[in-house]
Amino acid sequence: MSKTSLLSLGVSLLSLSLVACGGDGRRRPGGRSGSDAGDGTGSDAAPRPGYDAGPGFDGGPVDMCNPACGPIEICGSDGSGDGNDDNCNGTVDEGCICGNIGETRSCFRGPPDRRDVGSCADGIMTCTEFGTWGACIDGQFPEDETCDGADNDCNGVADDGLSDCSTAVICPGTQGATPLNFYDLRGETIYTGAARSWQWNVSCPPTVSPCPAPEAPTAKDTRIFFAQSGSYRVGLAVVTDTGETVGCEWVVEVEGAGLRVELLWDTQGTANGDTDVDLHLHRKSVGVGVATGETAFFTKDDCYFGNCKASSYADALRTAWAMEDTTDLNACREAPHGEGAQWVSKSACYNPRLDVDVVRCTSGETDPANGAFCAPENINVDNPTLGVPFRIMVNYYSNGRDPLGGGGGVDQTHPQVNIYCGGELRAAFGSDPLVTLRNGAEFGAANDNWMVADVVFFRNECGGLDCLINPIPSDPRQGCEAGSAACIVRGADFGPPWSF
Ligand SMILES: [Ca+2]
Ligand SMILES: [Ca+2]
Ligand SMILES: [Ca+2]
Ligand SMILES: [Ca+2]
Repeated sequence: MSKTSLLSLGVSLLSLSLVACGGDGRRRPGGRSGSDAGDGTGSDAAPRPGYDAGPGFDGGPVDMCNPACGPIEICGSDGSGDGNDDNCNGTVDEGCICGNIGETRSCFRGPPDRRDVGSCADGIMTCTEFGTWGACIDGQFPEDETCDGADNDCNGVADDGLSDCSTAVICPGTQGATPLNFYDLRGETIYTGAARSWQWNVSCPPTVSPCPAPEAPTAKDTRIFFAQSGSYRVGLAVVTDTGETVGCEWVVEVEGAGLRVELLWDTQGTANGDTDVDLHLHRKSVGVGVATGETAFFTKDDCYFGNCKASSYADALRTAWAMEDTTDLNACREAPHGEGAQWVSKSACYNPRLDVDVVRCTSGETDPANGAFCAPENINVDNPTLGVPFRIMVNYYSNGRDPLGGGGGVDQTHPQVNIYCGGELRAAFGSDPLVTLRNGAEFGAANDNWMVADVVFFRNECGGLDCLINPIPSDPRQGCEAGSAACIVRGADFGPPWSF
């Protein structure tokens, strides 16, 4: 798998923007319930029972950065919504517009000031073909308080308002976790009594495949490896010594920092064709306003398998990008195939970085440290420089007709790319419309290259870190193959000019 030897191979664009407020402050990893985006006037931090009795708006001007019920639905300065049900009528961003299928946004169906409190967790809404947002699904929204140790109505207090409430189960509220890490499951933190049996389970958002299972689902203590970002639901059922079944379910939000790009493909692994597909992230290296002259992919301006893994990190890339290291090793220490141990030996997670290059892998292998473990390929930039764009590209690497290339005769694959900003899923490309990448006559750039999107970071009007994503249109005048829904090019060139 010596890929480096092959490297001599030689708009009405859509802005997916979360411009309106609260998108960042409440959702930064490690700062789940706080907000660094300013706490607007009138925001009542105290528990506020009876949220479903109607909006709590107290008159006065609308504060775009205040996460409390107001008189109107807020769509943000670009009209595309803010993920909140600002008028607390049970529907998120009604009347707001969105641009493109593939655009996603975190959303919360409940009073905005209960977002990320207690058991509550964001859902996801997706842009429909009608240019409006679909339903906000997959989250955990305020419910009536029940006697379970959890804060079901998300007012900040567990089991409040219930008389004689005592329970042997202590259900955690929403928890945060970092991708590429083990998440510990400890039975006695939830149930302290005597038990006959334990049963852990996890369910995954649709952007995660394969869905990880707990290592030992019927043990009292076990763990789960989260390779991908997303909002997972973890559950425990306990049969007590009296034969009663008790348990609970909660949300674990797995979120990275800054920019995180995750790549999946449907022919990964021995059971599916075992092809090699690669994720690339190119930084903008030319000056502001310079549309042409950008360097090619497979150079020092491109983070990819040849220069961006712990085991392959190139001085030329490190010098050119000159980004600060991440000193919290939790961001990279469990990178698959032993790459994490190599970061640990460097005492830092570099930026940018590719967690792993999966060339061939064995379907069903569950040990992330094993070189045969199948995993999405992820690129991270923990502290993206504001205003400097990135381009995301996916290359069908292997020569599918050559078994040594890992192809096993599979000449096509369908990649999916999930783009996260500050831990929040902001776009999911590749499934609708489906993108097909084909083998050419060679390895690497001579096969199909999917120019996915350009991404840039900025500060929004409430002070939070935010991103804009421009999908790259399939324009034959810019060198994209005619007739494809996505921009597909062959060769290592940069492709269409920057959209930013
Ligand atoms: Ca609403
Ligand atoms: Ca709204
Ligand atoms: Ca409560
Ligand atoms: Ca409760």
